[in-house]
Amino acid sequence: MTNDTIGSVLHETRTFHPPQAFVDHARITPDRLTSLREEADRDPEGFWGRLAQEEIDWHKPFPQVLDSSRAPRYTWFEGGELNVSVNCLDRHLARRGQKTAIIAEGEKGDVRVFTYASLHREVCRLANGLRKLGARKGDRIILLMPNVPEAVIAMQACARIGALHSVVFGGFSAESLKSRIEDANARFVITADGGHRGGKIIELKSFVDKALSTGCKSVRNVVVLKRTDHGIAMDDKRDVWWHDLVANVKDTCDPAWVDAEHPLFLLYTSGSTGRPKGIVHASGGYLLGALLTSKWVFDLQASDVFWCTADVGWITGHSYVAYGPLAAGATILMYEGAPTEPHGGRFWEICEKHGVTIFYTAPTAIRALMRLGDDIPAKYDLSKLRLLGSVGEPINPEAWMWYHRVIGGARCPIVDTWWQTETGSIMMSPIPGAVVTKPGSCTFPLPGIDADVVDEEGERIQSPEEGGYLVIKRPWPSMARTIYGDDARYQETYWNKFNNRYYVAGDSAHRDAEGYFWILGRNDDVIKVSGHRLGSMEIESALCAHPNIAEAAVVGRPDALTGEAVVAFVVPKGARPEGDAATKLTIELRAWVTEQIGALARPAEIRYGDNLPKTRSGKIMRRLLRSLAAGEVIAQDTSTLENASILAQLAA
Ligand code: 7RM
Repeated sequence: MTNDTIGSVLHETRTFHPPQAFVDHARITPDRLTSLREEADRDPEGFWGRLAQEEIDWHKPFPQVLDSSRAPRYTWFEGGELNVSVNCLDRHLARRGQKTAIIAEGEKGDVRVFTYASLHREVCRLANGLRKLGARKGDRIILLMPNVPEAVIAMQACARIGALHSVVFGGFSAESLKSRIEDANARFVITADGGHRGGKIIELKSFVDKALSTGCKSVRNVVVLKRTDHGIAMDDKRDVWWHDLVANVKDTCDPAWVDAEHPLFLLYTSGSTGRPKGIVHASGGYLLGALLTSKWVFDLQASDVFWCTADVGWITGHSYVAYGPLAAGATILMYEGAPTEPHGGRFWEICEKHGVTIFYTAPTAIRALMRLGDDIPAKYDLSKLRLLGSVGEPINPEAWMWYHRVIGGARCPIVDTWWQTETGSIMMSPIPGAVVTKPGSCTFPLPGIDADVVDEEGERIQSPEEGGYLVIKRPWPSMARTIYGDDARYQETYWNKFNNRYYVAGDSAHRDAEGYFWILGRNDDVIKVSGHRLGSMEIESALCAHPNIAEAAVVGRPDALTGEAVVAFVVPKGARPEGDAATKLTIELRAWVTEQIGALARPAEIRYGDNLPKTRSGKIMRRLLRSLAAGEVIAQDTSTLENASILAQLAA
């Protein structure tokens, strides 16, 4: 377990009470929170059953809440029928049809607005178009989209016809796209002629062309949104423009009623080993989790403008852009572009321009914006903001305090939300009107979530400050159901460690004397760059695929800006390069990784050795490499090492 970065976090003692002005109007007051917790603890199934009944519009009621008979394969609300897009759109039409659902701002400042009625219409049209192409319930559809409303429309259209979307983040390479298309055996791809970022055009369609040119035989059609002015190649037989597809279709669409357990989507996430995992979420439970947490954690009220800055390609963009807030009938903001384009005040300018009231972003963004200085946010009117959120990695107290003071004007509660792709929705977070916060702690599990920190034997760790495995001891509705096509791997990765008794998050954590949870980081080798999870194994595989490379190990090293930076330890075939030869190979390998996986995975540093430190059984000692990468003196016991001398070479 790595505890390298916990020092400053551990000794943080300041506490922040929910401001009275916030508590006065909060959805969940301290009393209400207490009663929710009591209800959930007394009768967890009754609790979730009541909420599912109250919060979701069911086409057919569910006969049972939870089925644990095949644990750790849990099902929720099975036998009940619903449609997720009906729950996000149709149910608002009567009372809120003219309410703004999405405000979309482009990098160049172009603005578009969708009401619930117009969003519903566009979703229905695309759903009809997809049906015209032959898309059916259960089909997998890959989305490679810019962060524009059409990405949400495409997701909702898939949900409407019962097709499973799998959104691939635009920053990945054609190779990664191809492996995901093939793993999902997708029949359709929805993309755009391009996206905007940092003043440049991201060539999404040409990525798709490249991926499809070498495989992906399952793909029948590619639907292409026109977003930019730049010309692209269209394959007459395969490609169809979105606007042509929906030109002559009805603007209503009968939803496919699906079982609560019918998968809503797959989302690929990097694991520490092997190929990416297609995490599968189920319609009913996922919707309930995304909706409830949107209301509880973000305190969504009728007049709010909620901006979650996450790209729809990440789970945060699924739960807190595409689904949760829409199911709650909220107004959301979407921005397509870089946070600092064309200037460092872009985020704050958007907050002012659209009267954003709730702002949710990642620590890496907060740190980057903090570096630009207090003068920049001071130029904008941020007085409408009333709640701030953080997600993706531990937030260091300095960044928390800056966020609180400079962005929140010392009046906004901060919700530090811990969760994962696999948990579907937020698991631990302050309830903003009810919980006293401590900078750097995600505070407590939400009602109904039984999180704990346990030791190697699965026993609760009693002593405060001692780190252990973060586990969740009872199932919850929005939990992942499986890894697409590989259930054995799902059980092995998340359940087997403690004999299927607990969900094992893969993070290490500790609880302080008051029971607050503090996340310490991953206990495997996933590297998080700017909040994005990269599998070391994926990068290593890419490096090893290079003709001159024999072996590689990749670790993260703390980075003030991006959270972690990728450091690669590489063993070349033949002689270890030095001087110009090393520089030349480094340039080549960095381009290679960018090509194979994407720019996020590009190593910040590459070191060459004749070998890697290994145990006697042949396992690479990543723990030691992490220390080397961080420039630390190796104080750990190296007696299990087969080849300790190699450390000196790699330390150079
Ligand atoms: C939502 C998301 C999941 C991993 C998770 C943690 C880390 C996320 C926090 C956090 C400390 C937080 N999904 N993580 N949120 N660590 N405090 N508030 O990020 O699947 O991409 O990543 O991210 O390690 O296991 S994810």
